[in-house]
Amino acid sequence: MSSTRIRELIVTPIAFGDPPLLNSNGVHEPLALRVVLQLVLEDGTVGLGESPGGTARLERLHAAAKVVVGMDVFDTTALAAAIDAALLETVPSSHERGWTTSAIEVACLDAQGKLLDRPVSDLLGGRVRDTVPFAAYLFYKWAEHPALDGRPAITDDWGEALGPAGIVEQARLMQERYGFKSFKLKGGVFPPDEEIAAIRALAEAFPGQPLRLDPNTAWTVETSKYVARELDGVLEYLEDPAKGIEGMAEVAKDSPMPLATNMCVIAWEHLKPAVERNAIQVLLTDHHYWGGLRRTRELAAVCEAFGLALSMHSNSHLGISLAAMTHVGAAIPNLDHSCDTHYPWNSADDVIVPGVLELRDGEVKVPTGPGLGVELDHDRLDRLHRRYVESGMRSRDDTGYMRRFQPEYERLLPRW
Ligand code: GKR
Ligand code: MG
Repeated sequence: MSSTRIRELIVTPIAFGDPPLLNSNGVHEPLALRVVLQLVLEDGTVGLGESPGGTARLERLHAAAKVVVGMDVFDTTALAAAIDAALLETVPSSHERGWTTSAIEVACLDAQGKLLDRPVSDLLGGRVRDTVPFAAYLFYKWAEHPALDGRPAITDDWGEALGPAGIVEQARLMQERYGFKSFKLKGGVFPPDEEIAAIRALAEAFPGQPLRLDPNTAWTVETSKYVARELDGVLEYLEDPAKGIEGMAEVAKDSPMPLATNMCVIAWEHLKPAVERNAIQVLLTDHHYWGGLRRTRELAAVCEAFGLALSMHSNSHLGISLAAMTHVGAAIPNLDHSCDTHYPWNSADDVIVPGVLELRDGEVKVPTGPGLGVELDHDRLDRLHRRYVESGMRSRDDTGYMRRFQPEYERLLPRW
């Protein structure tokens, strides 16, 4: 049994390329931050994990790395409790502590799968589907990152999307390249009527294909109700139109469509008030902060009990995360909607060896190799780590970056 003990947790911050995607906070910077975990067991087995980056989360992972050494990789409940206890004093938010325990749990499950020669989906109870459906994640975007401080402009092959025609064109490209059958538009960027027009244009271009809109709480309760009425029969759900459980509950009172969230229900203690207020009808789960893959499966059972539908949230991410999202998506019976993924925006800079994860027909085939089924490309990892070091970037700042080009820009939530 001693060979299943953890010898070391290697924590590597990385930076990878990201296009100028717009949201209610501003615009994505040219680099996005992530952290790759390598959990090394005494017998040399390595489990992989991926977490969002930024100084605070990186420091917590380093703190957790000290706690896990010597513990058994199969003891994930005790591991999570030990990490949680170590962070409790400095990190009061259970949601924030969740990001750390989750990334390490994934690395443990990858290592367990490698030891047992079974895919992670088997460790979650077995897969109920062989492929997991994902939605095209559409963003308003600039044609390029403009030249800045002596750095030349950075272009991409997606083009500009600043109105209905650009969004429909982006959706066509997404469908052509990856075969997506459902679409989510990141809103909260332009006045609501313009975003309503973009959704109507998508409905016309892709009849019968599910559509969602997510303004990340850029609207008041009244505006949210207005948009919900306007898009009745067009959207499958409206995501985080207004702020907080209270705001969402007000909108839900007369919304003709389900409301979804990845913002007001992000920790276990939020579920009870959200259910009591009927604030949401769809929960976008995310294993990166709900405590890992097993806890996400448990969350799915809670949602089933309370009649909440399930979808999945994403942030800018790479392949280790996509593999984990796919395994858990395969093991959740009540996954009611296609999952979100930023992968098409970021996959060119992936840290895993290509070939296993492919978005085809809008789905990812569940890897069947041991563990997560993906292999780390060490040269890539080194390169992306160097980029992190050299960039000096240590946290995400969509608002600050936007202000470099529009100094008068203000982050206003709600804005409309
Ligand atoms: O990448 O700009 C973005 C998104 O807005 C992301 O940060 C959100 O976390 O995708 C997310 C969402 O659904 O709210
Ligand atoms: Mg969202």
